[in-house]
Amino acid sequence: MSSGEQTETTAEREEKEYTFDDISVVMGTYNEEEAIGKVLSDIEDVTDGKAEVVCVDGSSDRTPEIAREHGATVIEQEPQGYGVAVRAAILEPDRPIVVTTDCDDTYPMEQLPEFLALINDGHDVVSGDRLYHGADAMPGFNRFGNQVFAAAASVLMGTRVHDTTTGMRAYRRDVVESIEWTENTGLSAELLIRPLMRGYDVREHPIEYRERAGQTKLDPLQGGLEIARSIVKVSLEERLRELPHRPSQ
Ligand SMILES: Nc1nc2c(ncn2[C@@H]2O[C@H](COP(=O)(O)OP(=O)(O)OP(=O)(O)O)[C@@H](O)[C@H]2O)c(=O)[nH]1
Ligand SMILES: [Mg+2]
Repeated sequence: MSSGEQTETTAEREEKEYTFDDISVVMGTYNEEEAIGKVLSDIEDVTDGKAEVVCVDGSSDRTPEIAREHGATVIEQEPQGYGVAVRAAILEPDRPIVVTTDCDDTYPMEQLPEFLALINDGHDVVSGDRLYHGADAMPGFNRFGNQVFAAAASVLMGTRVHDTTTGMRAYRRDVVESIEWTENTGLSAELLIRPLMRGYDVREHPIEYRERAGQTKLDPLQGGLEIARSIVKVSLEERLRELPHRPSQ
C-alpha cells in the first residue's frame, strides 16, 4: 500500500533505526490482577526494561498497585469501555512507536522484536493476526465472529484483512495522532480500518494467541454487535471520504 498522510520523508525514515527505547506499550486495564504481573514482566524481559509502559486503569482490585510496582505509568479513569481506555492510552506517550496489547496474557510479548523490526522495515502499522495460526485458545464463538468481521471488513474496504479486532499492534505515533478516533468497543477495528483506507502501510503479522487469564470484560454478543456496527460505519465513512468532490461550476 502507498503512503498517505505521513509527515516524515522516506530519506528521514531510512536513517532511523528504532530500538526498544523508542517504544511505549500501552493497554487498558480493568481488574486484571491475575494477569498484569506476568504481562509486565514479559515486556520487561523482552525489551530489557527499555520499553515504557502506560496503563489506563479502571480497576477496583490490585491491578494499579501491581502496575506501579513494575514501573508503569498508571492513568486512572472510570471504567467506560475498551475504546475509551485504549484511546487515552495510545495518545499519552511521546515515544515514536506505540504498541497496544490487552492486559490478560493472551498476546505474545515475546514477539515484540518482530513488531519493531517490521516498523523499522517501513510499515506504519503492524497488526497481530491471531487467526493465521488457528487461534485454538480463542472461544469458538469469538473465532467465528472474528472470521466474519474480517470477511465483512475486507469486502467493505476492498482489501483483504484477516484479523480486525486484534489487541496487539504497533503504530508509528503520527498514525494515531493524525486520525480522529470515534469508536468504543469497536476501536480495535477502527484502528485497522482508518489507517488502511487512508493509504498508510499496514502489515498483518501472524501471532500466537494464548488462553485468557482472569475474567473477560467483553460480552461476546453485545460486544460483537457493537464491533459489527463499527466496522460498517467506519468503512463507509472512509469510503465517502475517498470519493472525489464534484468541482464547483
Ligand atoms: N480501563 C479500562 N480497561 C478496559 C475496559 N474494558 C476492557 N478493558 C481492558 O481492555 C483489554 C481488553 O479487554 P478484554 O476483556 O481482554 O476483551 P477481549 O480481548 O475482547 O476479550 P477476551 O477474549 O476475553 O480477552 C483488557 O486489558 C481489559 O482489562 C474499561 O472499561 N476500562
Ligand atoms: Mg483480551
